[in-house]
Amino acid sequence: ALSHDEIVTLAQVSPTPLTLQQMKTFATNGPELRLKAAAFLHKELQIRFARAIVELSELPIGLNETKAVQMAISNYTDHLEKVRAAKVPTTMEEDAEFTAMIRTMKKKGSNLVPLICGGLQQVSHTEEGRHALRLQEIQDNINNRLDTFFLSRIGIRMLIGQHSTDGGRVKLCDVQDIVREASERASALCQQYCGTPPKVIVKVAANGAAPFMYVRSHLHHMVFELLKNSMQATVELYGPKAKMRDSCTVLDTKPKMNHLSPLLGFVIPDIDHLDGVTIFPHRANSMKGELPPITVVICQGQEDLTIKISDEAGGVRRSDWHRLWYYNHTTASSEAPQTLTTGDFREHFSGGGYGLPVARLFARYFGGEITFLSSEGYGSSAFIQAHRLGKQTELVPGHTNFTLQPLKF
Ligand code: W6P
Repeated sequence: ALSHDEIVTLAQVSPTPLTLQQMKTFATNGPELRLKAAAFLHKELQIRFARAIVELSELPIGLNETKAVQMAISNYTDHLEKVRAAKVPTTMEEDAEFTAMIRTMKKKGSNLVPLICGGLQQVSHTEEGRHALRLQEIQDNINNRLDTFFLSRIGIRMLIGQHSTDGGRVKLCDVQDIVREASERASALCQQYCGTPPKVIVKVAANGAAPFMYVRSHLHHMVFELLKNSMQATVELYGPKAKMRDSCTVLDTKPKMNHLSPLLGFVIPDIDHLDGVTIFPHRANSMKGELPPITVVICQGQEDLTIKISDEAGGVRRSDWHRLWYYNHTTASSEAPQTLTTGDFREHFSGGGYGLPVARLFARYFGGEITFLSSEGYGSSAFIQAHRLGKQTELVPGHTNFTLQPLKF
């Protein structure tokens, strides 16, 4: 078995980021290239597993000591040692064996995000943890470290996924179809856990309909997370039965502004004194008892695909925006899963609170971004921006050009 020092040494080797295009061609162009890809992975995965272990072992305020993080560490250590012990594939049969092995590893690690966020939850419930997390410096430090680790994880899973699906994860995506599917899934969950969902209106610019090379599941995850948040905020503002109140007056349908939002955990200020002024243009909608819709715009320019998702759920005050990106921002009580494979379906709605930050990592992984903006007192907009063309390399922690800051041009 490897000592911790040996793992640290291995983690200091710089990883090799790939471009979307390289990932596409690597595993799809015949046995020769496939064996090259396998040899690359054999080396690269060891480096990336080692980094993941080091990143987890260095988590502060005792998070590294939690059962959850210890389980994650032993998971990666096991995987590192298995890859190390395997020989570099030289035939297609050996490649098949190697591929089956790493595919199993990907499956085993599929519940790691809720597991680790459960560990964070656990720490935040201790006296010291609660105290430490009240300091913004510590909260931000933990958040940056988790961003880094989860980004490493996305890269590892992407590499394994590419190799074990014959390069099938990177493909031309029908963005409109992704938005439709994400919208249906978010609406169904909203119906189940929150109340009647608002309608989703999708506007596709002519250029937005062009096929877009990306990882479908990544794009889907981003749209789905943002739609869920907009839907939840809308239903919370108007009440779960808004659609059914059809004989109500303006007063009855006035948004309930003075309540504690379980999503954000703060009290929205009472703006009753502004009554009489038309603050909400969509009040006309609510008079008919309808929820204000969520609007999605899909467009493409030379550089980016943009998906803008807007709601009229009252907005979020600017000083609270940063909290949306914390892995522990939710106030919803969620039981931490105790194993790598269990997890409550319900967590996928109000979320363990990690949906948004993870969605942003998916965008950043290939050089994109998710930006949240709000018109306080009216509603919010989020922008998903994803690079076109696929020339962008992965963002991999440990590589010299790694930064968590948005790309500067
Ligand atoms: C809100 C809060 C939020 C978070 C993320 C995306 C959209 C929205 N809308 O009110």
